[in-house]
Amino acid sequence: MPELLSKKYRDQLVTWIGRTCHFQLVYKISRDGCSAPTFHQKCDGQGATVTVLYNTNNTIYGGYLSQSWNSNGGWINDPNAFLFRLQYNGSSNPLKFPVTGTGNAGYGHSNYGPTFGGGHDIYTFSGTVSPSGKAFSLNGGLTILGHSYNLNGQNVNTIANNSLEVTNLEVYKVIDGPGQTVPDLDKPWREHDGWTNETMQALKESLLDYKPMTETNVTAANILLIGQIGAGKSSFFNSVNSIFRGKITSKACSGSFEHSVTTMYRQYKVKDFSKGKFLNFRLCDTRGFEEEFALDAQEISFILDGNIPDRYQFNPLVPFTPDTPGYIKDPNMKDKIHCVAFVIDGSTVDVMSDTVQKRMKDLQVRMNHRGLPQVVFLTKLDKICPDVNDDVKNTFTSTAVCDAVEKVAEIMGLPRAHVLPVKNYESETKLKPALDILLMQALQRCLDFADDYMDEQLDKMAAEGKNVQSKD
Ligand SMILES: Nc1nc2c(ncn2[C@@H]2O[C@H](COP(=O)(O)OP(=O)(O)OP(=O)(O)O)[C@@H](O)[C@H]2O)c(=O)[nH]1
Ligand SMILES: [Mg+2]
Repeated sequence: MPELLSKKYRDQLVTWIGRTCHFQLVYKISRDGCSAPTFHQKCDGQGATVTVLYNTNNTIYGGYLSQSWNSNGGWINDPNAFLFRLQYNGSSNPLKFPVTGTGNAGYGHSNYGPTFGGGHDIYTFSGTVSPSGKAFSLNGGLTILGHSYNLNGQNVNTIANNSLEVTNLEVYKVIDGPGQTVPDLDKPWREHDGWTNETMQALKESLLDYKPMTETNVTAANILLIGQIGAGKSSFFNSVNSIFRGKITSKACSGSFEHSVTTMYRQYKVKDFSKGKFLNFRLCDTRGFEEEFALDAQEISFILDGNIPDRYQFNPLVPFTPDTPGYIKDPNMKDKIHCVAFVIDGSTVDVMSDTVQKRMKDLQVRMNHRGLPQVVFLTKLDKICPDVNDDVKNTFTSTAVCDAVEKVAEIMGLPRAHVLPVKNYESETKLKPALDILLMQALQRCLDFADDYMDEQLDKMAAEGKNVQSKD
């Protein structure tokens, strides 16, 4: 799990500490659990430490002690201690508050988490605190009245939003010497082409120009959207459709219900309204699968192979068979799926059940068997990270998104580059270039993979001596 303290803030702390040093993460509540005994087990006797709180208002604050933490139930005397604020409401805003009452710089108690100052100025928590969702409501107390520190006119609100509701708390051991170079967390975790209007237009042009490989009879690449109910499959089609429509549309029904909103198999084409032509791909929208309600795996095989017709009404009680009216008996390459996109709600990655994971694995076996490329559209980024909610341009610098991408890649057994973060249009009333860029980049990757797949199929057919220009 990456460390949260960015290079910029590390450099600031080093300046304040006033000697060449670096930081080693020794305790992190999201990783180790928010528990006083664990904190002391990991941090007591470690020498100088920095405690950093990340609150849900995007404010980063904490304290430095040059003396070790202990569990003795007594004050820690430290003439070098200071409290600090690094970031306030999402903006870098560093301030140092030096110790004034050195005898009460810290307080070491076996049942207390990190505690600073008489009063106490910052008393993080006692005992054990369980997370609720992605946050921890720390049960300590925040006064920051400057009992033992010089606040320079600041107060508990301007330093910490008077909030102990944190997404994380980390304790770093301070080690003398320069240490290794730390990755710059402000640098993007994935290369991307930027967020300009030009990037957006270039992507749009490239999708408009897209044609499947000419050696095949395929006129449109088929991308299957598959995943749990409510993950955003239909919204993905609506979003892409909106981009080329030039305004927000919602042709496919979307919403949140107990059972899948989508009940019909639809092979959607997208029309560009400025040029009046259809794009050469189809987004194939399926019924979502539910916790206790599996998709019939054989039905999915029929979709992959092109046996199921457009507008087939899914019936969970009566799965599709070759006797079902509309069954396409001799599908060829143009009817088949050429790339699969698992649509996964990014905000539920941490709580994805074993049943759901197993279901997706079972489907993957069928896809692997056919050599089908697979990607993940990781949706609802706005719910993973407040910075992304503010502005999707923060997607590739957000550690929360980076974490979710890594986790999904691991669950699905796919390379990280196949996990494509997107934010669908849902509450917006106007198109936004940054959203368009994420959506179109994801689509472009799918089409590249679809081409690879068709290429591979052609090679295979050639090797088997079949006529690649098969009848229509
Ligand atoms: N915040 C947020 N909400 C989203 C996003 N994408 C989809 N939604 C919402 O999630 C809900 C479900 O979206 P759908 O597109 O209907 O999901 P689906 O996968 O088609 O679901 P079923 O057809 O029921 O299987 C809707 O209320 C959408 O508005 C997103 O990126 N961010
Ligand atoms: Mg749907």
